[in-house]
Amino acid sequence: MVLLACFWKAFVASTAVATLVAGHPNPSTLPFLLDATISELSAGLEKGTFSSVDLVDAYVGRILEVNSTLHMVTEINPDAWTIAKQLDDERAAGKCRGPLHGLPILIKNNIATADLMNNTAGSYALLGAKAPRDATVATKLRKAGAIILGKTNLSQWANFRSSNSSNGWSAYGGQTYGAYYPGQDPSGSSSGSGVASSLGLAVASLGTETDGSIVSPSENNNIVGIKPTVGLTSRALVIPISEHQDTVGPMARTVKDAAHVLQVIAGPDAYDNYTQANPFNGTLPDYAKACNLDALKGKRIGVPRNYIGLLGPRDEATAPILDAFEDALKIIAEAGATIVDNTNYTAYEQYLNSSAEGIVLDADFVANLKSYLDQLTYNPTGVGSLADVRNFTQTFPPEEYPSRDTATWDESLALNFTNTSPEFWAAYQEDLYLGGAGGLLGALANYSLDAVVVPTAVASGISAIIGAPLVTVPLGFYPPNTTVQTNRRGNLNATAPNIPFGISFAGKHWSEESLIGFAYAYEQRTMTRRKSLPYILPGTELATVMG
Ligand SMILES: *[C@@H]1O[C@H](CO)[C@@H](O)[C@H](O)[C@H]1NC(C)=O
Ligand SMILES: *[C@@H]1O[C@H](CO)[C@@H](O)[C@H](O)[C@H]1NC(C)=O
Ligand SMILES: *[C@@H]1O[C@H](CO)[C@@H](O)[C@H](O)[C@H]1NC(C)=O
Ligand SMILES: *[C@@H]1O[C@H](CO)[C@@H](O)[C@H](O)[C@H]1NC(C)=O
Ligand SMILES: *[C@@H]1O[C@H](CO)[C@@H](O)[C@H](O)[C@H]1NC(C)=O
Ligand SMILES: *[C@@H]1O[C@H](CO)[C@@H](O)[C@H](O)[C@H]1NC(C)=O
Ligand SMILES: *[C@@H]1O[C@H](CO)[C@@H](O)[C@H](O)[C@H]1NC(C)=O
Ligand SMILES: *[C@@H]1O[C@H](CO)[C@@H](O)[C@H](O)[C@H]1NC(C)=O
Ligand SMILES: *[C@@H]1O[C@H](CO)[C@@H](O)[C@H](O)[C@H]1NC(C)=O
Ligand SMILES: *[C@@H]1O[C@H](CO)[C@@H](O)[C@H](O)[C@H]1NC(C)=O
Ligand SMILES: *[C@@H]1O[C@H](CO)[C@@H](O)[C@H](O)[C@H]1NC(C)=O
Ligand SMILES: CC(=O)N[C@H]1CO[C@H](CO)[C@@H](O)[C@@H]1O
Repeated sequence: MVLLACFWKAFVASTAVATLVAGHPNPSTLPFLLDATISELSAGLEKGTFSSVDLVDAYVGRILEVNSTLHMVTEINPDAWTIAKQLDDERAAGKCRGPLHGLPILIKNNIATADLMNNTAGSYALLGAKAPRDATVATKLRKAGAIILGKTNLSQWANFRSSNSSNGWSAYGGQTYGAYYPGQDPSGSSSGSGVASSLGLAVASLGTETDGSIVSPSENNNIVGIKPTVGLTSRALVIPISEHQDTVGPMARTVKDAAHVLQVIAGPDAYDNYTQANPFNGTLPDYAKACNLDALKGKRIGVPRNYIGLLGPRDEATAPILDAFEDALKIIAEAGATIVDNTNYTAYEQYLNSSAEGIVLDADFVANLKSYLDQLTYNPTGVGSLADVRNFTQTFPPEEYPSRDTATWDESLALNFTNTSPEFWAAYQEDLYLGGAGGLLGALANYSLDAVVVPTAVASGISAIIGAPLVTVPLGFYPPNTTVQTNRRGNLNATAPNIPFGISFAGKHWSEESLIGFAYAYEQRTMTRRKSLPYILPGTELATVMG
């Protein structure tokens, strides 16, 4: 019975996928890994067309083809094959745990696993350190039958160290590059997760976001990212920046795949008491079922024009995004939504001036990092505080100090109060106003909106400071005549032909179910991901490893 139920779900879903890609039918019975979906892979496993061991072989083969160029994966799980075999055996015995059973997933190298893999945030200060157990999100993935295939590279410390580093660089993993242009800035900080999901190096990946770290690398790597409400997913044993803003979420090639992964990692956790605020009383929404073509029908979608101004004036770097965004508004309207224009954020000018977010992150990091380090069961460098980590970083040459400075930590350590002080409380309350009544929540209420929509390049900030959710979907690509421009450090191509960008739906806390529906309805009408290809593509497919 269990087996039949799983097969039925996979079969129905894969039929839907076949209609999606009409016009590009895949003549092979084996899914192409660049775009393979959870339902296609799960159907193939269920029919016995290939095994989970084959999938691990194929994905590792793909990783090894591109790792010397892109550096997107820091470690491959040496246990992946054993785990895959166990899950194959379980399936053969008639047990299917659900949509992720036997599917390889990569996780960001700040999510701990109590196995042979390291959890370092890209720093040598944590190499060899041991966590007491898996991070809760990793435990949940394993219970759902996912195979944790490896760890992805990231902007070191989730981009909370330096004022002069580069997206996707870590001392431990080197420089990650995006796959859509040589030397592409992969964005960050979940850089490797973005590149890996985009190139089909796993079925999906996990990232973490404090302010932009899921949605930004999702947009620049042509994938879907869900940044959940703070507290929907547990942060236990995830190397932190800020308990008030950190969240773990899926990065995948389709909205539905991201929804399936979110389903598995969401929910209350005794190790992270923010998850107790979840209003679902034991039964989470069915996020994959929220993927409904009619989801935008009758909805009111706001456009906060003043906030979109964050993108900057119209120029070569912004024009393609602004034009694609206007086209997207038409598609959202055609899908049945009412576009409500100029739903501006009333405290926008004050938001631009505010230093409250910096204070919250600085103070949280000092306390939250110490809590993480205190939990380690083995800690070879002995770092026990941010001061220790800074000293280690400044004296260990592979950390590339001083060229990559520690300015962010210097600021954190210079604070003369903690995240339980009145000064902190004032800053946090300011954030709750700027993003709340004066920002996103005010606009949602004043204009009776179901969500707002913005270019992903500006999406993260206002939602970050209140812990509210976002979903980003591919929107377009820079055109062929784009002039190549580098990042600030000068080591990455930040604007260049073919680099992807996205559009984000933003809503109130716990509104993931609606946002996923809106993103799906938009995605299915555009299928933008399929409109361009990376410049570098691994050639290993299931057929390669199956002989
Ligand atoms: C690619 O991955 C393999 C296997 O982990 C490793 O031996 C090799 O050094 C990696 N290459 C680079 C350049 O990272
Ligand atoms: C973790 O780091 C240790 C110490 O450098 C290394 O020996 C080990 O191979 C790493 N684990 C994996 C899975 O790469
Ligand atoms: C950035 O693009 C330029 C122009 O195509 C190219 O010459 C350069 O090598 C690229 N940078 C990197 C780091 O690959
Ligand atoms: C939440 O948990 C943290 C650490 O686990 C603890 O320090 C804090 O006091 C808890 N807060 C509440 C409201 O229970
Ligand atoms: C929450 O769930 C419990 C158990 O299912 C039920 O008894 C209770 O009425 C629910 N509470 C609310 C507010 O829905
Ligand atoms: C909203 O902001 C835009 C851009 O700053 C501005 O042009 C427009 O007049 C504003 N509309 C309202 C109703 O405030
Ligand atoms: C923003 O800061 C500037 C300079 O400190 C100040 O003149 C201005 O009044 C501020 N604006 C708001 C809206 O707070
Ligand atoms: C700083 O780190 C170095 C090694 O990286 C160590 O020898 C030294 O004792 C540390 N200093 C302090 C004050 O912790
Ligand atoms: C940032 O690092 C680069 C590369 O090492 C260096 O050329 C540049 O001077 C640094 N910038 C600052 C502001 O320190
Ligand atoms: C922290 O420093 C500020 C100014 O730098 C000062 O006004 C404040 O009194 C100090 N607070 C404490 C608790 O030392
Ligand atoms: C690129 O081509 C488009 C369409 O022909 C044109 O509108 C745009 O101005 C061009 N951009 C540059 C930088 O030449
Ligand atoms: C799997 C993989 O690519 N590992 C590499 C990660 O980056 C470091 C540093 O560049 C390499 O030494 C690893 O081989």
